[in-house]
Amino acid sequence: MTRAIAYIGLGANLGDTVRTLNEAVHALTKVPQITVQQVSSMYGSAPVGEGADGPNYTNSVVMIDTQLSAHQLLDALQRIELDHGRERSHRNAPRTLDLDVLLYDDAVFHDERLTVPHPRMLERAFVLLPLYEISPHLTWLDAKGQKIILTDALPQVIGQDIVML
Ligand code: A4P
Ligand code: MG
Repeated sequence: MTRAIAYIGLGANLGDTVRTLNEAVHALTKVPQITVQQVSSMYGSAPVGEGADGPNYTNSVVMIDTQLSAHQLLDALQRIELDHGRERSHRNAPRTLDLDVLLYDDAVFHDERLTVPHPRMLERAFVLLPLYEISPHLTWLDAKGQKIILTDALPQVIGQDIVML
């Protein structure tokens, strides 16, 4: 049976964010085709991006081993988001829970539902710092098929205001 290593980005900025992220990790452990391998600390930062507003975010990253395809994994993540009352209004809107597929093995693809690697991950300290915490030697391929070395990407986000919770 094929198994893939995937990295999931978790984010929340409404409600009890720490509790929500803990519950989301627990929900991931309950999916039969997912084994949670690593869970980062939680990090706090102000909302970033166009139209981003509301309270500060709590973010973390989880490494999983899964038998699900990337699209099946997205289905599973969206079910967990909905279980936590996620409503989709405008882009970057405040949310009770956001689960993103950051990386799925060395897959590079883009379709109407899914872009992997996550297109904005390289700009974001709240993604790269937790990734570094759980997989310091991580490398992956970007959309152009070029190798990204996490430790080389980190300096670009190091000035961002973020705290480990
Ligand atoms: N989609 C495409 N690729 C992916 C992927 N790799 N993982 C599609 C997950 N979903 C993916 O997502 C919209 C659609 O993206 C989905 O239906 C899926 O088919 P969404 O979660 O409904 O909307 P969104 O999250 O508002 O948009 P998007 O583009 O995912 O935004 P981001 O990039 O996730 O940014 N600031 C801080 N400090 N912390 C945060 O976590 N998050 C955002 C959202 C903005 N600012 C933030 C944070
Ligand atoms: Mg999202």
